[in-house]
Amino acid sequence: MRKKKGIRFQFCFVFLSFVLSAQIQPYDTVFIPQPAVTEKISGVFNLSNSTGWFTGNVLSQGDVDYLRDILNIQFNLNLSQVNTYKPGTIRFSEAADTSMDREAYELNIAPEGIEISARKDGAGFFYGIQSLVQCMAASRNPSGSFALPCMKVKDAPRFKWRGMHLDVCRHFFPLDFIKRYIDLLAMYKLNTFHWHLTDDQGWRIEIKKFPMLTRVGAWRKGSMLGAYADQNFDTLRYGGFYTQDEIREVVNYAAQRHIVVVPEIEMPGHAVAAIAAYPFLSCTGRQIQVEKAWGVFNDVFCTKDSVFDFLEQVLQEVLALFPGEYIHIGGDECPKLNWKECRHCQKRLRDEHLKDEHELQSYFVKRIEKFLNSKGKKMIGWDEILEGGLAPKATVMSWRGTSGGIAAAKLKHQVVMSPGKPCYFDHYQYQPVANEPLAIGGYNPLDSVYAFEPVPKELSVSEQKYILGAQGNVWTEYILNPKHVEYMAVPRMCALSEVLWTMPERKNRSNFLMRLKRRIKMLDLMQVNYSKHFLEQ
Ligand code: TNX
Repeated sequence: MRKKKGIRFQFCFVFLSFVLSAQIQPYDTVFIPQPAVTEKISGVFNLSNSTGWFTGNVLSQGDVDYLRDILNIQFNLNLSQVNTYKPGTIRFSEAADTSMDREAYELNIAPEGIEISARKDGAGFFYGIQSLVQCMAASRNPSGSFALPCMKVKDAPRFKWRGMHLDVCRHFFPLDFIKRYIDLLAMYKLNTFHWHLTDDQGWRIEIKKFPMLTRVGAWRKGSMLGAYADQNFDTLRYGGFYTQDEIREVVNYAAQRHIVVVPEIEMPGHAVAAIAAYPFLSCTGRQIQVEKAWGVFNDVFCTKDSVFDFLEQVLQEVLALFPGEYIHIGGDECPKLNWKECRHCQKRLRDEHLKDEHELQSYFVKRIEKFLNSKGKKMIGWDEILEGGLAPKATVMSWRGTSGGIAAAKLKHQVVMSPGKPCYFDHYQYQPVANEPLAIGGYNPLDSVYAFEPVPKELSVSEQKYILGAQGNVWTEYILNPKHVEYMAVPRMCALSEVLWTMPERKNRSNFLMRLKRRIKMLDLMQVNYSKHFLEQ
C-alpha cells in the first residue's frame, strides 16, 4: 500500500514538473512568437556599442548585412565584426546536430557572451537574430545600452507555411510599403508572403510579352466609395503596377529575410482587368472596362486554346521572376454563365467528355497544373479547385471555412488553412463596429485569431501531416492606404505568428497579451499604425 502511494506521489511530482516546465515562466516576456523552450540563467549580459560580433564564417552574407542594418537602424548601434572569438562577444556557430530543423536555432545569453547556433544552410540564424533583437528591444536602458537577462532558448517552428497575404489589386501599395510589410512578417518569424497580383480591378505585374496588361489592365476609371450598399463611385483614374525589376527587388528583399514570395495570378475568374486589356481572352470577345466595383463578375477566361497559350506565356514570365516552389493560380469565384453559352467551351466539354462546367473548371486548372509542374513548380489554389475534381498534385488553400482543407487532406493533398473566420484580417476586429473604420464585414477579434487551431479535429494523425500551416489574408476593397493595412494586420498577425510557430501547450492568451504590450516598443519605434484595442484588454 505504502509503495503504491509512493509511486503515485512520484508520478504526481513528474507530472507536475512537466506541467510547470510547459507553463510560461515570468521571464518569458520578451518574445512573440513564444519559443519552444526557454530556461532562465542567472545574471545579465551587458550589450553596448563596444560589444563585438564574430560570424564564425557560418553566417550568410544576407544575414550579416541584415544584422548590421537592424542594429544600426533600430538601435543606433555600430558593433564591430571581430575575426577571432573572445569572451563578451556575440558569436555565431554551426549547430553540432546536423539533423536539426532548417528553421531551428539556439540562443544562449550568458554573462560571458551570447551565442546563436543553427544549421548553416537554413533560416535558423535569422530567427536567432530576430529573438535577440526582441530581447534587446525589451531590455534597453535609457543610456542606449542593453542589460539582457540571461537565458537559454531552444526553438523551432510548428508549421512550415507561416503566411500573410496582401491584395494589391483593389488598392495599390507602393514598393516601399511592400518591403515594410515584409519587414513586419520577418519580425514575427513568418516565412511566406502571398502577393495577390491580379484581379478584376487591376493587373499589377508587368508582363513584357503582353504590355497592354499593365498599360490598360493596371488602371481603372474610378473606384467604389464607401459601403457596397451605397453603390457610390468616383471618376478618378486609379492604379499602378510593379515592373519586373521591382518584383525582383521585392523577391530579393524577402529572400534576405527568409521569406518566400508566392505570386497569385487569378484564373479562370477574377479576370476582368486582363480581359479589358485583351478582349479575346473572354468567351464573348466584348470590349469591357477594368472593374470599378467590388464583387464577382461574369467575364472570365474562356477555355479555348488561345487563352491557354496566352496564360502559359504569362506564367512563363511569372515563374522566371519567383524562385519559390509555389505559384498560386486563384481558382476562386468563377461564374460559369458565359461558359454555358460559349461554343468554344461547349465544344471543349464534348471533346473532353466533361459532365458539366464544374468539370470544365477542373479541366482548366489541371491543364495549368500540368504546365507549372513541367516547369518544376507546384500549384496552389483556393478551395474551389476541389470542385469538379482536384488537379493531381495541387495544394489547396482553404478559405470558405476549413471543410475544403479537410476534404483535400483526406485526399492526401497538402493544405494551407486560411478560413475566413478567423484568418481574414479585412474583417472587423473590435465592436461596436460603428466606431471602427469601414470594413467588408465579419468579425475576427484578436482573441479568436489567437485561439485558432490550424489542424482540424476531423483529421486522423496520418492526415494531419498534410496541413502545411496557415495564412492571414488582407483583402483591400475597403483598405485604401498603407497605414490602414497596418491597422488591420497588426496585432492580428502577431497572434497568428504564435499560432503557427508555437506548440499549443506553450500558448497562453494572457501571457501573449502581456508580451504584446511589452513588444509595442518595437512597433512604436518603427511607427507602425497597429490597432490599439488590445491595450484595453
Ligand atoms: C473573397 S477569398 C475573395 C476575395 C475578396 C474577399 C473579401 C477569395 C478566394 N476571394 O476576392 O476580396 O472575399 O473578404
